[in-house]
Amino acid sequence: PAPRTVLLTGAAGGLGTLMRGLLPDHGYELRLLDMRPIEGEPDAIVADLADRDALREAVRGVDAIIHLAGISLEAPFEKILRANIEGTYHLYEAAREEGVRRIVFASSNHVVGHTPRPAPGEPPVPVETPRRPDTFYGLSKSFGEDLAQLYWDKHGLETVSVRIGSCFPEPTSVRMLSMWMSPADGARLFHAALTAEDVGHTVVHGASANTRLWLDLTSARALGYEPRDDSERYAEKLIAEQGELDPDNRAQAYIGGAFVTDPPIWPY
Ligand code: NAI
Ligand code: 15L
Repeated sequence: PAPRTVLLTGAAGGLGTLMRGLLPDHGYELRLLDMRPIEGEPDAIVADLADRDALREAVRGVDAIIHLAGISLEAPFEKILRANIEGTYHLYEAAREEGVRRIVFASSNHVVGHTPRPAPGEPPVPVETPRRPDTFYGLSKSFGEDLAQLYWDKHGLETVSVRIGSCFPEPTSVRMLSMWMSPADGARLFHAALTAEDVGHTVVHGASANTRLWLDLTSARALGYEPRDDSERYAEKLIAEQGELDPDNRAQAYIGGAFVTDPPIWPY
């Protein structure tokens, strides 16, 4: 049977807030979790990913989990270790103990952020490209993907790891024209990831059907995902404001944008 009750971790965050608005239209009943309380959501579970007892209770009885909670930018290694590496491990253990069948894991393009970006007209980067994290943050998402593979091979717990490009209401940089996933396409992709059969551990890129797309969507489409949006309508304005990407500028030469610089600098 298709999953109905879904635990959304990181529900207070940017993507979590967008998905709280959109996923119920795809038929889901959401249980919310975040370390921060959510205004207007008194039933949301306020818990840290370090709290194993709270996680076990939170995952009990759900059909699936969308795991968004964690640090979403570069940070000191110790913080990334605690929230993203240990936190994701605690969540997988809770899911295994409670018999949850599937997790959709918010991975990131920063797992492969040090991959040179395709020049205009070159094909997009395939999902099988070697991992080249651009940050401790990207490294933690690479760990999450390996954790997901382990829990599938050893425990039969399925995961779709979504290497999200940039999911915001609008793209805000020239790079994001090539990385953007509209919130509506994000909800479509999560829905496909929750309902496709026999996913084992599948890695997909998360992006819209952008004219300038850098991320190959073959494995995402194989789940049934059909993106409908294209960032191109924002191109003229963003390029007028920021200029075309400069291949000689290190912060603009890779998939991960300015995450490859130390420290990462805006705009991404
Ligand atoms: P965000 O930073 O707005 O939200 C993350 C949420 O996780 C926050 O509400 C925070 O309170 C919660 N959180 C952090 N540490 C926690 C802990 N130890 N225990 C419980 N909750 C904790 O980030 P955003 O943009 O909403 O991203 C959501 C997820 O998607 C993140 O895992 C991020 O790495 C991933 N992602 C997002 C992309 C995007 O374009 N928005 C791109 C690629 C990946
Ligand atoms: C990410 O992984 C971040 O969580 C998000 O805030 C954006 O910076 C995005 O990648 C991006 O690469 O644009």
